[in-house]
Amino acid sequence: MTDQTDLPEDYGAAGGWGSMRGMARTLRETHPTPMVVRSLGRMNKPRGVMCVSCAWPKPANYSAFEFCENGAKATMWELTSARCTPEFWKNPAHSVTALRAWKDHDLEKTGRLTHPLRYNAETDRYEEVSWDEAFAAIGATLQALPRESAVFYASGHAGLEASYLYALLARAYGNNNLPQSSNMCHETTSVGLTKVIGSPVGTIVWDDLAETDAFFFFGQNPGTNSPRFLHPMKDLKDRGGKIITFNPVIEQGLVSFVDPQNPLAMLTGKETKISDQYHQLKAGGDVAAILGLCKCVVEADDAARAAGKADVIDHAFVAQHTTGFDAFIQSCRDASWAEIERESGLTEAALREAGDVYIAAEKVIGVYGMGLTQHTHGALNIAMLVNLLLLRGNIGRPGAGCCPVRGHSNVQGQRTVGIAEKTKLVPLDKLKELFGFDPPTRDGMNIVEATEALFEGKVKAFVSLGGNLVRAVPDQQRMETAWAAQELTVMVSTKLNRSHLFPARQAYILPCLGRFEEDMQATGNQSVTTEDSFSMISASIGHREPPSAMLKSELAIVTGIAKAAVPPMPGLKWDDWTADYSLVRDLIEKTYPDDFRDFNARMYEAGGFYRGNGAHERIWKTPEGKAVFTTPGQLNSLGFQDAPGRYRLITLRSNDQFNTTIYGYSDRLRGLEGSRDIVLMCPEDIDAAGLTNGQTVTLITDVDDGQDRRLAGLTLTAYKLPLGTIAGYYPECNVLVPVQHHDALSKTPASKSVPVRIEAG
Ligand SMILES: Nc1nc2c(c(=O)[nH]1)N[C@H]1C(S)=C(S)[C@@H](COP(=O)(O)OP(=O)(O)OC[C@H]3O[C@@H](n4cnc5c(=O)[nH]c(N)nc54)[C@H](O)[C@@H]3O)O[C@H]1N2
Ligand SMILES: Nc1nc2c(c(=O)[nH]1)N[C@H]1C(S)=C(S)[C@@H](COP(=O)(O)OP(=O)(O)OC[C@H]3O[C@@H](n4cnc5c(=O)[nH]c(N)nc54)[C@H](O)[C@@H]3O)O[C@H]1N2
Ligand SMILES: [Mo]
Repeated sequence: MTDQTDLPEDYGAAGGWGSMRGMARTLRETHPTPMVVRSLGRMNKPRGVMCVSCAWPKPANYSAFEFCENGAKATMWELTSARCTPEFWKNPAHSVTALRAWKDHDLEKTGRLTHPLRYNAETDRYEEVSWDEAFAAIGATLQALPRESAVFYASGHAGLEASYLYALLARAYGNNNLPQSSNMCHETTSVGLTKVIGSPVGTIVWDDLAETDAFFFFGQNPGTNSPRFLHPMKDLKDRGGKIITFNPVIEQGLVSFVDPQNPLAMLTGKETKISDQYHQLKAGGDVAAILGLCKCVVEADDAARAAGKADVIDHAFVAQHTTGFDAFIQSCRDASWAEIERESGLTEAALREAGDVYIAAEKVIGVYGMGLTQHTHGALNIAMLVNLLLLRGNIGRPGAGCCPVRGHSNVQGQRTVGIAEKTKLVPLDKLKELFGFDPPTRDGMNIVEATEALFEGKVKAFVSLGGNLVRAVPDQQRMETAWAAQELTVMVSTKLNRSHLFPARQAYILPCLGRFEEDMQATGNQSVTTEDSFSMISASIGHREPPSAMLKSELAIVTGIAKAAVPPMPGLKWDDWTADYSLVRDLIEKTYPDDFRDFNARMYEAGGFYRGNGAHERIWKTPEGKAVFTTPGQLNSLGFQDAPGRYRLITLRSNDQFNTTIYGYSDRLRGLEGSRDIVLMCPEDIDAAGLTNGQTVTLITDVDDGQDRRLAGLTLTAYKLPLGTIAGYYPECNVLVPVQHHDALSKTPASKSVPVRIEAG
C-alpha cells in the first residue's frame, strides 16, 4: 500500500537553480542561433520585444532581465537553429501518415518552417508552393464556398494590427466565424465577468500589485504559466502580506520561490515562502469553498454589529454599487457547514482560517485561471469570486480587484480589435463607415460550435492564424477525422504540429515570421502591438534576421489571403496597410477611439498605455448599472453527479510546455520526470480501486452519449491529491473531453472536471 507520507513532499522552490537547469535543457535541445542572450535582454522593455509566451504585464520600471524561465524557453524554442525545409518531406520516412506516430515534441523539434507548403495527396507529403499560387488557390476555393462554411480561427499570438485585418478579412468575406483560443480559456471570464461587473477583463493595474495586502489564488499556476508574477508575489511577502491558495494540486510556484535574478538568493538558496495557507480542495469545489469564505464574512459582520464594532461588510459600497445582496446573504446563512465541507473537500476550520485572513486584509486581489474557468459552471465560479470581493468593496479601489491571468501574449488584445464571433462586441456601423461594405450581422461560431459544425460536415474550410486546433479542442479523435474531411485547411504557423497531419482535400501551411524577427515592408521595419492581462498596450519590434527569406509576416499573409478571397473594394487598401502598419493602427484608433487615443504616439510608453476599464473606476456596464451578487444554484461547478468509480479528471499543463508545444518531459515543479503518459491519483483512491502504483491503466470518459472515448497506456502514479480528483496532461487527455462538456454560459470546454472511469491495462 502506498501512503501519502511516502510521496515526495518537496520538489525544490520555483525559480532558483532548477529554473536555470530548465532553461539550459531547452538551450541544448534547440541550439538557438547565437545572440539569443541579446534577444532575451530586449524582452518586455520599451522598443524591445514583448514576450511570445504569456500575457503577464510588463512593469514600467523594468529590470536588466525582464523575463522568466518559461519566457526564455519560449524564446529559445522560437529562435532554434533547426529548420523544417521542403527537404524534410523528401525523406522516405516522412509521409504525413507516418508523422502521425510522432510525439508533439518531435514534430516541433524539426524546427522553424521555411517555405509555404501545399499537401499532395498522391505522395502524402507537403511540397513547396509559391506564395502567389497558394494565395490564388486559397482565394478561389474560399470564393466558391458558401460564406457560412468557412471559419477564421486565431490563437492569441498575432499582434493587434494583423488581428484587426484578420477580423476585417472574415467580415469582408462574409461571416463572423471568428473563434479564438480564448473560447477554450478565458471566454468564461469574458462572459461571466461581464455579467456581474460589466467588464470582460480583469480590473487591476500594475500599481495595485504593490498596494495589496493579500492575494487569494484560485486555480492559477504562476510558477509555470506566468512566472514573472512570482516577483510581485515575493514583494508582497517581503512586506508582510498574505497569500492564500485554493488548488487541488500542490503547485510548487505557490509554495516557495528563489528569485533567479537575485544573486544572493541564488547563492544562499534563500527561499521565500509563498502561500501562507494552501487549501487542496476537490476539483470543482470552489463554489462551496468561496461560499464558506463568504459565510465567515457574514458571520463576522453580524458579530461586529452586535458588539457595536466597525462593519466587516462594506455596507456603504454594497448599497451604492451592487444588487442581489440580500438574496446572496441569505444563501450564505442557509448553507450548512456540513454541505460546504462535503462539496469543497475542505474543513470548516480551514475555511475559517482563510476567512480570517480575508477579513483582516484591507485590500485583497482575487487571482484566478483555468482552475475556475474550465468547468461546466465556470461562470458561477467567477461570480462567486466576485461575490467574495464585493462583500468588502474589493473592486475598483487601489490594491484591490479581480485578476484573471490570461494565456497567450495577445489573447485579450485580439478580442479588443474585433476577433469576435459575437456581433454585439464589434462596432459594425463603424466598419461600414470606414470601409464601405455591409458587415454580416449574423453571429458567427465559437470553438465549440465550430467543432460541432465540423463533426456535422457543415464546415468546409478552416483558416488558422496560429494554433494547433486539432490538438487543443475536445474530442480530439473525432476532430482528426472531421478536420481532414474539409475542402480546405490553411495554417499560418511557425512550427510543424499535429493539425498539419490531417490535411483537408486542399491543405496549405503558410510559414510566418516570429515576433523577434525583422518585419521589413515597403516603409521599413514594422512594429506590432499587443495587449496584456492588465489592458496595457505595448509595441514590439523584431531585430533578428528571419530564419528564411521566404517567410512573410502574419499581417502580410492575412492581406495576401484577403486580396485573393475578397473582391476589390475602394475602402480595402490591403497593399497600403501591408506597407505601413501605422496606417492599421490609425484604423484601430478610428474604430475604437476611446481605447486607442493617440495610438501611434503612445505605444512605446514604458509598461504600455492603459486602455481603461469601467469596473476599475466603479462604473458597472451591466444592465442594472451595478455590480451583481449572484446566488449560487448549486454548490459545485460540475455538470455531473459523483458516482462509485467515477473520478473528476483535471487536465494539467506541465512546467515544460506551452499549450500544445511540448518543450520536454520534465515537470520539475511537481517532481514528475520523463513521461507525459501518466495519470495522478491519491494512494487511498488507488487502493480503493484495487489498482497498484506504477501499473498501466486506461481512462474512459464516463458520459453516456454513444461515443467511446478512452486513453490507454497511462502509468498510474501515486500523488498527493484530494479523494476523487485525478489528473493527466493536456493536450494528451483531449481525446477524453466531450465537445458538449462545457461551461453553460460561455461554452468554454470544461477541461478541469471531466467525468472518467479507470481500468487496469
Ligand atoms: N509556460 C507556460 N505558460 C503558459 C501556458 C503554458 O502552457 N505554458 N499557457 C498559457 C495559456 S494559453 C493559459 S490560458 C495560461 C493557463 O494558466 P493557468 O490558468 O495557470 O492554467 P492551468 O495550468 O491549466 O491550470 C491552473 C491550475 O488550476 C488548478 N485546478 C484544476 N482544477 C481546479 C479546480 O477545480 N479548482 C481550483 N481552484 N483549481 C483547479 C490546477 O491544479 C492548476 O494548478 O497560461 C499561459 N501561460
Ligand atoms: N484539455 C485541455 N484542453 C485545452 C486546455 C486545457 O487546459 N486542457 N487549454 C486550452 C487553452 S487555455 C488554450 S489557449 C488552447 C490553445 O490552443 P492553440 O492556441 O490552438 O494552441 P497552441 O498550442 O498555443 O498553438 C501552437 C502552435 O502555434 C504556432 N505558433 C507559435 N508561434 C506562432 C506565431 O508567432 N505565429 C503563428 N501564426 N503561429 C505560431 C506553432 O505552429 C505551434 O505549433 O488550448 C485549450 N485546450
Ligand atoms: Mo489559454
